[in-house]
Amino acid sequence: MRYAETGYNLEIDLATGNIERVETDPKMMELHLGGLGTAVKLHWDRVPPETKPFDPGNLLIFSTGLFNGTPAYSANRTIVSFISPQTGLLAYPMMGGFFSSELKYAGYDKIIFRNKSPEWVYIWIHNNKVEIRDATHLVGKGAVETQDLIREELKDPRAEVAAIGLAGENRVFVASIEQSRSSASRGGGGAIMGDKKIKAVAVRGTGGVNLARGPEFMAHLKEVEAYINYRNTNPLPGVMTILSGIGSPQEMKHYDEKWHTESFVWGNARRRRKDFWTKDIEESWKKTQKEAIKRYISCYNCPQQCGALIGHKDTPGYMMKCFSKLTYGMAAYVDDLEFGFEIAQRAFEYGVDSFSTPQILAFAVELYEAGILTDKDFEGCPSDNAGRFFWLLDRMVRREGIGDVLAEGTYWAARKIGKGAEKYDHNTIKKHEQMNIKLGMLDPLYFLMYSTNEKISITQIEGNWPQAAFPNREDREAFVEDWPQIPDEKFKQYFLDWEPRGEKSNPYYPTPQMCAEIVDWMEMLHNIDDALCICAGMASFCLKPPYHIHNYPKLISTATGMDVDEAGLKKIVNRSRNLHRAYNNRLGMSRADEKPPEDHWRRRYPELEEELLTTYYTYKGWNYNGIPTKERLHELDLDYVAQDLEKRGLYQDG
Ligand code: MTE
Ligand code: MTE
Ligand code: MTE
Ligand code: MG
Ligand code: W
Repeated sequence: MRYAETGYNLEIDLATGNIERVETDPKMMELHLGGLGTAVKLHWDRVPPETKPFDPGNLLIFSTGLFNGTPAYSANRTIVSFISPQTGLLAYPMMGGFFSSELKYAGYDKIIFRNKSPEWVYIWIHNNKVEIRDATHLVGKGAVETQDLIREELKDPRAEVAAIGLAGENRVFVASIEQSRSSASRGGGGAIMGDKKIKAVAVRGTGGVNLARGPEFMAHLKEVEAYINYRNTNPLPGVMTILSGIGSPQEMKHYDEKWHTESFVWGNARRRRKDFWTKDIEESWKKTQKEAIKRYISCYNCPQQCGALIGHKDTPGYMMKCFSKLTYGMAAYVDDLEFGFEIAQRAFEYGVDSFSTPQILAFAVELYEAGILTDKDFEGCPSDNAGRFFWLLDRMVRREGIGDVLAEGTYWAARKIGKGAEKYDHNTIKKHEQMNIKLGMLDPLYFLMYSTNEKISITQIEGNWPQAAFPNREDREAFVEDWPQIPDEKFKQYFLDWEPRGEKSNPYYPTPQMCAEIVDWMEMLHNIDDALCICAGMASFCLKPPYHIHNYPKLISTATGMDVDEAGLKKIVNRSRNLHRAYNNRLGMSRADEKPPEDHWRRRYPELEEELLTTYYTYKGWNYNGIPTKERLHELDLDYVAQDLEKRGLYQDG
């Protein structure tokens, strides 16, 4: 009997229509847990680095994690992985909602798609009945709309559907995959789905998941539940509201946007607007948001209600959470929150990432204002900021006119447009748009997180360590007093000594060594979450989370029956982490790519940045180029990886 995992993957060859239920090797759980961990292993074994994003051999994998379908709170992520059209590296956007529990109840840990379908199809997985169905009638439909159409067609209101819109169909590099209360947004998974001509994947399952030691697992979960209740009634004092509780950022419940709107330059925008948040704006935004939100919603088995159902005026209903509320408006310099709710609805139907997309639109406007794009490119475009954004978005998802080049994201578009356009692609790292928060001075922790993380976005790595030093020592003492989640007591001292100003402040404190340790800790927790498919809002993403390194081993052991302790768990996720890194190295990533955009911080410290990178690489057991050393790979039972890197000549200059 298999515990926590189902022990089966669904393998679908889209070219031949062959569908197989394949038993997996139990050893894989011991080596990589599940979720992202086992997904990376499959990509390593089966997708050689010569593979281009739109080659038939680029696998598209939907992974559940070890805890989906168990009673563990907030185990609701599905990880989608593939070689990204934006970066040429392995991308892994993820979505919450209800998809992964349905998939597990249907009897599968993963769906692995290979090759391309000759015609548009959607997949219907209903326990052991799996069909590839015609989707020609759905072509051109919205990503949200398609979900309802498929549920109607299947006469199953409980089917969970992940779908793409026009953007995915047209292989727009920033196309997302939309699914009920969630979205697998970053990295262009929608484009890969579209390339394979999969309009949607629908799933419904009625089976169950086995637990090795169920009563013990439930007893540990009771403690997690008690903590969730405690934290929900006792928000952390002294930190900004989005960090004081648990769950992903509570943007739908949060009205006061003074800090978000005034503290940073957003995305491709250039100007920081220090006096943005006036009384009038405050009142009008609050009113708009209150009217737009119909009710709050959660993902599967989660008490947090991070999302909201939006019904804004005449726009059809949709779901929103976190920062999509702000990204378009801030990038367009449109002051009216209504614009945010309106354009997001259209963007979600098209199925595009709301971090990258506003940046691309703002980039196009900048190029036009600089005379690099011309009136001819903008023929028919309205002249107001909001109108331009809608117009450009419509062109981009259809790849019409100037939209065709914009569809490839700012990095590739700049290089295709030429005429100095590269200078306006001022916000990318590893060929990938960031939701960028441009700040005054280099932050050493964020420098490392941005630079070295495989997801190329800080959500995947930041979390348990506070974002800024607390001004008062008493507050710091109070904070560390009640901090059982930390993996090592020394972090308390680091935090106590960290000051907003003076000798022990950014950018030289925390020291590079401390930064390496802190970043490694946060990353480790993200890697555990992503293997179990627990929402980071309950673990790696929040300051004092319900799930952490001290209770995860107990939960994993009682769920799976394999006994892991903290050291064992760290080793497993470190193994997957290094395999992931080696995979991206094999795809061409190295030190030179690990550099945040020039103007990300106004004040930069080139020498310190080099030292940070070198210290972190050394700490991780990576060489000067950021490639795991043979010794480190050996320790992690990854000798086969070292041999492969050697054979490919990756150790030649480092
Ligand atoms: N794009 C779409 N279409 N819908 C969304 O809800 N959320 C944004 C961003 N882009 C969002 C989106 C937020 S807040 C985050 S944190 C990232 O997507 C999450 O990226 P992922 O889905 O790739 O993991
Ligand atoms: N959970 C994991 N494991 N990893 C993540 O990066 N991002 C969080 C949250 N949960 C995240 C995560 C953030 S910032 C957001 S906005 C939501 O997931 C996005 O939810 P969605 O992907 O369900 O739309
Ligand atoms: N970092 C700072 N300093 N302030 C913030 O408000 N928001 C977080 C995270 N990092 C936030 C932050 C949230 S909720 C998201 S969704 C991510 O930034 C989005 O950025 P990413 O694309 O780098 O993940
Ligand atoms: Mg997502
Ligand atoms: W978010």
